[in-house]
Amino acid sequence: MSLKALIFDVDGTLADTERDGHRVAFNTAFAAAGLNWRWSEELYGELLAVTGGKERIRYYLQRHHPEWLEKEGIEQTILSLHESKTAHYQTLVKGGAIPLRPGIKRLLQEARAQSMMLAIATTTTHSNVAHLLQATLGAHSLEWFAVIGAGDVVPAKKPAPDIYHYVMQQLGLSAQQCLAIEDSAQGLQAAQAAGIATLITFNEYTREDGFDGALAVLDHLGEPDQPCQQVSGACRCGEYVTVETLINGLA
Ligand code: XBP
Ligand code: MG
Repeated sequence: MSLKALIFDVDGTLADTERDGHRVAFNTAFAAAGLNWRWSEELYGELLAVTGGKERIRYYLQRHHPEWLEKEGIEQTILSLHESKTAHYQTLVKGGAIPLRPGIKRLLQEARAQSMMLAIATTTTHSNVAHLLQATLGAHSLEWFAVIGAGDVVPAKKPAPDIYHYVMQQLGLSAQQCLAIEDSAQGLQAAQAAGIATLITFNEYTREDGFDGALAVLDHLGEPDQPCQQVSGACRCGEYVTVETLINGLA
C-alpha cells in the first residue's frame, strides 16, 4: 500500500526543545512559585523517561520529594506549575530560542509539494506545538498539517500507541499508509505498537535509546550541505532524507 502521510513527533524531532526549552521553562516556573526545585541537564535526562509535563513533575516528586505527594491540593499545584511552565516555554519559543532541526523544513516542504499528507503526534501541549510551528515556519504553517494530535487529547501518552491511533483515525488512513518520524524509544514504541513504520533521528538525550525495528536510525534528516549519519536500519537514507527515500524504504 502506498505512503500517504508523514506523522512527525515534535519534541526532539522537529526541534531540540527539551534541554533549552521545556527544562528551562520548568525551572522558571518552580522559581516563580518560590520552590527550590532545579532540574539540571543530567537530572532532566532521567526525568524524560516519563512523557508529558504534568506526569514528569509527578514522577520527579515520587523520586525526590515523595512527601509532597501527600499534601492536600497537590494535583492542583501540579496543574498550576504546569500552566506557568507552558507560558514560560511559549515565551522562549516566541523569542526564537528553538530552531528546527536540520532537514525538517526541507522535508516538510517537499512532502507538501508532492501532496503527501502531514500530521503531528506528540505528548506535548497543543498550544506549544502551535507556537513552535508559527515561530519557525510562519503564521500559516499550522494549516500544513491535516491533523495535530497533542497532549491530553488521549488519556495514555507515549509509549502507549493511543496518539498514533487517534491521528490515523482523524486522517482516515491505515498504519501501512503512514510513516512516523520520532527521536526517542518511547516514541518508537508508540508508533510501532500502532503498526507504523518509523524513522528515528536521535539527539543528545536519546542517542543511547533502544531503536530495534526502526526503518533507519540517523543523527538528523540531513541537508545537501549537512549530510546525516546513518547508524542502523535497512532503509538506505544517503546524505539526506527525501520523500523518495521514505517511499523506497517502505517498499
Ligand atoms: C515530549 C514530552 C513532553 C514535553 C513537555 O513530547 O515528553 O512531555 O517534554 O510537554 P514528544 P508538556 O516527544 O511526544 O513531542 O509540558 O506540554 O506536557
Ligand atoms: Mg520526542
